[in-house]
Amino acid sequence: MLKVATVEWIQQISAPHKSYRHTDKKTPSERKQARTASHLGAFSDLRKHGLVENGGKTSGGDTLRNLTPMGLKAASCELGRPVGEMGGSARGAGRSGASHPMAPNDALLALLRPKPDLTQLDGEPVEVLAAAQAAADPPDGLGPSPPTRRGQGRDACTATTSAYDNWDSNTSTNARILRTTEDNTHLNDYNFNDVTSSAVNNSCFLVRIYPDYEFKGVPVTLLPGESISFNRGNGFNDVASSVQFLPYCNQHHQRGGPVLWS
Ligand SMILES: [Ca+2]
Ligand SMILES: [Ca+2]
Repeated sequence: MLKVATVEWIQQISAPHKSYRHTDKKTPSERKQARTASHLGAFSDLRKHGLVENGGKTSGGDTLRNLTPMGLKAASCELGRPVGEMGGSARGAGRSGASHPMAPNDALLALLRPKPDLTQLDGEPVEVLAAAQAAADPPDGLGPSPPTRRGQGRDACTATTSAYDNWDSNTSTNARILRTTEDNTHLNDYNFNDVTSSAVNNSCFLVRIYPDYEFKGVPVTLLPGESISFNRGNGFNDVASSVQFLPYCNQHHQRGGPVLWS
């Protein structure tokens, strides 16, 4: 439960799909206004009923809303917890820019990672895709590192195997990269299904990239140090759906630990 929040906060958590709407609006503030309008209205209603009050501003200038004692009581009913366990109402948090309560809020957002399903966006304009990608990536420094990043060239793949959205390791255009050293049966887990256009194997394993989920279909195999670009015509562009690592080197090499995203 958030005792203090901004309108945008509530929107990000409760309606993440709106984070990439309204990309036709000219300025960031116009976009924010459009996507948070309904939540602003909801806050007004709650304020009218005495459940929420305005409580100062964040350091970024957004108005903070916090639960009143009556709001806390209502939340305790909702959560089935005694009011005595609900703690204070975090009144006055806004006086210091609310940096303390907002830090747990950031952590919460990172853990929840509400994000749009990028596989549903085929055919959308570039600016919509970019906004959706930004909404799908968790905030810097919190939660798990993003499974994908943007980057170019073979050097972007360090001791891992990388799948690139564009040909020739994204050399011509900076684009998304998936870096991993773990088997993955469904690349859509990382919003990377049917997008791989080139791959680099800088791991110590033999890597098989399959056109279908769960290591099905006829794979492309990369030995350690090999790379491939699926330029138009070879039939493997934008089809990879799973990836498998097989032992290759004699040297001892640990696998199955944390995935080496960056
Ligand atoms: Ca691609
Ligand atoms: Ca596929």
